[in-house]
Amino acid sequence: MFNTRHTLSALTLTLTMTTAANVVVAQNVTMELAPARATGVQNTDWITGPGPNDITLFGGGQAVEVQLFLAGWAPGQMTTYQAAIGCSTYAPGPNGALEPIATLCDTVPPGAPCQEVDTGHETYVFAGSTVIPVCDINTLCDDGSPGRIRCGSTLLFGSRTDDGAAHYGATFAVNVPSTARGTFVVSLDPHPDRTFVTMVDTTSPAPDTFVPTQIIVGCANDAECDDGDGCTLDTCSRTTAQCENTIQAPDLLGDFDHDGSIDLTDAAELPGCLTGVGPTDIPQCCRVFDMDLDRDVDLEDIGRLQAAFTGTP
Ligand SMILES: [Ca+2]
Ligand SMILES: [Ca+2]
Ligand SMILES: [Ca+2]
Ligand SMILES: [Ca+2]
Repeated sequence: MFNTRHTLSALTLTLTMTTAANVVVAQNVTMELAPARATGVQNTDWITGPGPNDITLFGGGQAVEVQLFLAGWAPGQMTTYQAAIGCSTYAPGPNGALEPIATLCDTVPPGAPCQEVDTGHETYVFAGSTVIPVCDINTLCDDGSPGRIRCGSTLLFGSRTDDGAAHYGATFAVNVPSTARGTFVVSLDPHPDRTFVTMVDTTSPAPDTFVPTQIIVGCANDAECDDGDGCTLDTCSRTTAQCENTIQAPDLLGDFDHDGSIDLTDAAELPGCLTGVGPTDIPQCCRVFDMDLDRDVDLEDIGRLQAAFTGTP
């Protein structure tokens, strides 16, 4: 039985001892990352993303757990696998950077973001085998930059014949800071020393395939979507987490800000909408001021607006 706190280097040494002459690296394996859930203290608001491996967050301030799946290693028996999240995952973008989370699930309260190998997962690849869950938080990326930690190394030993299905291998976690916005790609590090599968007697010729996860961090609330244009209704879509700034159809003539009353706030917008005597084209958001519906905004409309004042509640 192995200690769960072994470092990556110790595990790699262990692997070397077990790789007999007839064990070779598999070359026809798909290693896929798929989002499982978002969790955190500040925010846990998320939906399934537009693609099968995407997750969409309503703002940051939460973590995303990503599951590793392995498939396609036939012919032969898989005996070990290791996977590490690549440093590119943590590279800063224009709107923030993801951060590694390397705490093991048995060290945090239930529900907190963490890394683990859930041997109880229904499709776990090595049922009944020896398992070593490892968070290799001490191995820096190649450039050694402070804070750019490769997180999520895990090396497992077992024996499994390919049954054609995708099998769960591990759960990684990455933190999405509250300031993060945009699309982030969580990728495995394809370096053969860090992410690999080994087999007994395999002859598979095709290259490995790595499928990343995309974390799309959109707007958190309507206020964030304010475009400063009073003509548009600004909302954070609850189906896409993208801002929608739509011109509203007038439901009450003169009520420019759609608050149900006609008052000085609305009147203040009228000068910018004056067209002179028409008929003429009226910008769509100004049509609410065409009080007499003759396709202009002119003195007649000003008079009717004043008459329609209902006052501020
Ligand atoms: Ca607006
Ligand atoms: Ca109004
Ligand atoms: Ca007119
Ligand atoms: Ca008019």
